[in-house]
Amino acid sequence: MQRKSKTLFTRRDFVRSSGLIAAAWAAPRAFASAAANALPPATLDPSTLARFVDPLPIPKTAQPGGTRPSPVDASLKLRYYRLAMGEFESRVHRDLPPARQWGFQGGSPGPTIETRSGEGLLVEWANELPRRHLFAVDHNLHGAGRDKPEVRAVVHLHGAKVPPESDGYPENWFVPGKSALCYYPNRQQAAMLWYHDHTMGINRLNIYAGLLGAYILRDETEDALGLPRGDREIPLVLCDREFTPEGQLSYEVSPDPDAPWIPEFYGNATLVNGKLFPYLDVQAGLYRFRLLNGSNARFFDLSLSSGQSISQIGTDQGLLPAPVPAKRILLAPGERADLAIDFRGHGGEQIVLNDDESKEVMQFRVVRGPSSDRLSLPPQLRPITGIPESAAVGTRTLTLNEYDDPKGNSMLMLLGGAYWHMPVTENPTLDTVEIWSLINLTEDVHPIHLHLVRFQILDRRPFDRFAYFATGELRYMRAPLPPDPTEAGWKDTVRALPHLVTRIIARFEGYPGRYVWHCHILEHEDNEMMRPYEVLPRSATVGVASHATDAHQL
Ligand SMILES: [Cu+2]
Repeated sequence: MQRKSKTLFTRRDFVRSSGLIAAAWAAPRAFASAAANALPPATLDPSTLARFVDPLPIPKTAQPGGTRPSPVDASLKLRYYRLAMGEFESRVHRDLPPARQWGFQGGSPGPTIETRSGEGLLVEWANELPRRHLFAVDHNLHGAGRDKPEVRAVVHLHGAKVPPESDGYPENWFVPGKSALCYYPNRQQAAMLWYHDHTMGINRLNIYAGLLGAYILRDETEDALGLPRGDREIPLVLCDREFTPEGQLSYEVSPDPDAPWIPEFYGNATLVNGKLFPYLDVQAGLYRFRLLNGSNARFFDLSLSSGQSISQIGTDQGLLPAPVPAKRILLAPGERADLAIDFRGHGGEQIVLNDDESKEVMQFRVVRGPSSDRLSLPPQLRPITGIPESAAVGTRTLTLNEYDDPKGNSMLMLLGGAYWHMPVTENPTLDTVEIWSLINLTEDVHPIHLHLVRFQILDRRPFDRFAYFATGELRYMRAPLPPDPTEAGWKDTVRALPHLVTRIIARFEGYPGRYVWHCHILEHEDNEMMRPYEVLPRSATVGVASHATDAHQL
């Protein structure tokens, strides 16, 4: 047992170590959040556990239960899956008793849904959860009032271009005994998406309980590259967790039992595909790892103990133009990284995947002997054409705000200064291009995710925050910084760094209707850092971007 430690990697360390304008926020607010005042729960110290005694589990591939007519063309039959959310018990470590969790089909991560670009499918998400939550619901949060059932669920497929009625709108939750049928057209490029709960006001608790899984889309362009497949392609779903000394999941609460919400959850244990400190036996060859950060708030900074380079070959929305060699892989909540690791020349070695340089996450055991592996990474992957800024019909200027109580505790976060319930202000027209300029007025990195669309990061630029507060004028301090090469592909989640304006550009293609955009720190998302947005049909062009400033103003 140990008292709660906050010594692990925080988002602020992440900013400092990411090398991006290191001195720009020289006076960080003391992070005396409510979390720091919270009652220290009895917590398992993972350093007391044996390392690398459990093999890495590989989530099963979801199996369809027949076919059903397509909702858009009844003559077309689509694969139909039924995935049930329920409670189950599973050991996260050999030496711990089974932990009560929530998952899909009795697992967390749930089964991996595998499909191909253009091959639509149907999933019936069935809520078979118990009627009491595993964790304390904060009824003060919007949408989680005492008038709402304690256990509710709705599933969103993160990164998918889907009609609005299948997007898992946070208010479209359903209770145990009910289900929702969602249609995923999959008209998009190969990428690893992920499905997870998105319920208004309790999303952080539902995902933390285990309601998430991977969704892998493939296409011919990817096939032609000859990347590692089968047992050489491994999903790694990383989740920041904390356990009681009895091996049960624990989620920290504030000292106020009537308001248990905390501004961010940081645990001390990293689950990889549901296990603590797993190991994976590998050949001395080339592997592909599909990483997902499914944590509530933890940012990962991953590296290999062998010091070898990792090739990042893809990001949230698919392949990069070319492999990017990197010693460190940075991953915010919600982000994915497609990695290639070459174990040739490492026969007989035990290589540890570390977070934050020395925090052990998992181990690769490379078999002895030479490899007959002839696989190699192609020098070019998938060409990406930049969306020119001139294609944008306008720029939306959107602030990221945090509000503290008199003691300096973060109490509320807003996008564009607006609450969830306020009228829609972001209303792009279908098939138009817009630039969204995210002005981060906080001390935190916020991973901002837009539903429906993929986007490109244009740049990040330091600005004078004091001048902005005083006059509302954006006064830039330095030249814009281009995205890191590992981010220079299609994204759906962008790290909006503190005291910077982060600009993204997107074509709002797909479907008209109501979607959301939000911070992917789940505690922020649950406390108002989420807004609805509406894609207007092409005919409804009146008032488009009425909220936007001219594209050339910035
Ligand atoms: Cu946030």
